[in-house]
This record gives sequence, C-alpha cells and structure tokens, in this order.
Amino acid sequence: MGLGMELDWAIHVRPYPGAPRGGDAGIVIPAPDGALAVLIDAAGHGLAAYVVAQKARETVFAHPDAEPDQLLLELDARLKGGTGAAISVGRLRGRELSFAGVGNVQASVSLRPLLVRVGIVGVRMRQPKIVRAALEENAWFVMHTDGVSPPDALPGGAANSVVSALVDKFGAMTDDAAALALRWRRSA
Ligand SMILES: [Mn+2]
Repeated sequence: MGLGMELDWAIHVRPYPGAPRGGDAGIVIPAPDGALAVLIDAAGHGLAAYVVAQKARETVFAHPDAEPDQLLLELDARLKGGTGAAISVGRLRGRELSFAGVGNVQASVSLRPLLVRVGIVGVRMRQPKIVRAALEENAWFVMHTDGVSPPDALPGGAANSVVSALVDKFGAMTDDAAALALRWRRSA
C-alpha cells in the first residue's frame, strides 16, 4: 500500500476445551500488495472437524492468488462429501478489501459487519457474493468464528493482542473459538 506501511496481522485459535484439535483454522498469506486471509469453522469439533479444516487449509495454500468467490468455489468442490464448513475469505490489495463468506464466520471492518451468505461450504452453497470495503491505515479487518461473540468494541494493541483478547473475553467454552485480525500500520 505504499512506502512506510506494513501489514499487522495475527490469528488465535482455541480448540473446544479438552479437545487437542478442532475445526477452527485461520490462514494469512501475505502478498506484495496485501494478503489473502481465510477463517474456517468446520462443522462440529474434535478430530473429524480438524480433518475437514486441514483439507480446506490445503486448498487455500494451493490457490494463494485466488479471489474470494473463486476460492470459495474451489473449497466447496474440495469439501464435497463431508460435513462441510463455514468459511470467510478476504483479499486485500492496497486499501481495497474484497470479501466473501459462506456460513457463520463473521467479518467486519472497523466493527461494521461484512455480509456473509447463508450456507455450508461443501454441503450447500450458492454462488458467493463479493463485497468490497476500504481498509484505511489502522482500521481493523476482523473475522471470528461463532465460538466468539461479536464484540461491541475492539481490544487495543497490535494484532496479536487483539485476537487473543477477542478469544479470551468473547470466546465460548462450548465450541472451538478463533479470531483473525489484520490492518495496515505505519512501519517504525
Ligand atoms: Mn463453531
């Protein structure tokens, strides 16, 4: 996004208490002009959900340059025959954020929600719909799974503090919980 700016991003995942692994997974793949950011909530929890989430991760890493709608179609094809997942995808190019989500992984820019479509990736999915937003310096693009309640205010600090506070303060103990936060900040 120009000289003197850098991406500040982090992912925090907390599996269902007592489960060593879960179905929530986050990915950020930095690119020269921004990043691809994906948050996955595979149906259920535990090992079965983990396996679905890993399939989704592999698909994301195989398509690092995909646009969000295209990537969701790839994911839908890959996850067919399983229990499916809720997945939201953001593609940042400079200040321009393109976003698409299917299922209940919520996303927002500066706490303003971005529209996700009803459905389950791999099970029943309509054509994903891209929404666009501007991501100004220091504005947060945040995604969280349904194990995290929508926050009324964002925690302060850098991305790693934001995501750990979101999961600690707003995370349920009855589900996997995951949060992803990303912003442009002025580099030191
Ligand atoms: Mn969940």
